[in-house]
Amino acid sequence: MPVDQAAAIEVTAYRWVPPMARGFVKDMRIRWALEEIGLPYRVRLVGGAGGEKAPEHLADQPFGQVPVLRDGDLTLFESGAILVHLGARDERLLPGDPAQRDRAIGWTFAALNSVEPMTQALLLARHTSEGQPWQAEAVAAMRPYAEKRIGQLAAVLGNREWLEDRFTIGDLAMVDVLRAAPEPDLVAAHANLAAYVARATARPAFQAAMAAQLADFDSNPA
Ligand SMILES: N[C@@H](CCC(=O)N[C@@H](CS)C(=O)NCC(=O)O)C(=O)O
Repeated sequence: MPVDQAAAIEVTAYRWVPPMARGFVKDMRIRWALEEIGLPYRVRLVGGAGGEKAPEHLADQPFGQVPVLRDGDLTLFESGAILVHLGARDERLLPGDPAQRDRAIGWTFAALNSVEPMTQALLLARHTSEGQPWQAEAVAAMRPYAEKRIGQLAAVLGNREWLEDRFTIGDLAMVDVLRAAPEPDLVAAHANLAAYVARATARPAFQAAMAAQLADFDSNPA
């Protein structure tokens, strides 16, 4: 397992999040990519998702979010940028062929910029209206946007194994977005997408990344 506190690469993760968020915090994307290529990393735990952000964390990540990657002299935030950076190091994440590489980067952007905004908006609608009489209305207003994007994705995936000819960071990012979709039936409505998510999350690298994130929460209960 690549977690090694003496490793040169550092991933920033939260010390604590509510149980429902465990396994879904976005350092998962980076842990997963590093597991795919067997690159050891150390973990720097920072304060939880809510509340005050430490100045050192804000200096690395202006929005006070995770993940952040440290790799030599480079400090990099935004999970998509980090995936592209790691992809440039190893063809198992990003093909060397320029056209294939660009297509995979395109899918990474599609995951984070076309699909995730819709699923996040739905999540936000649910959270911000928690306990309010208008919750059902708020969720119902946002759901069609997520439904539409996910349906379009199901159509383009068809019966292919991956978005392109082989697994890339584009699949990694897309699956991480889909598995976090707030209403599971959005994905389950499309058998091919459900199978795609199951296929990707069955990869040993995903399983190892999940175990590592959960282990960090287990060993830092508060
Ligand atoms: N666009 C950022 C989003 C990162 C993000 O949303 N991180 C969440 C954890 S999953 C976070 O730190 N949230 C706390 C906050 O926004 O204050 C990325 O992809 O790296």
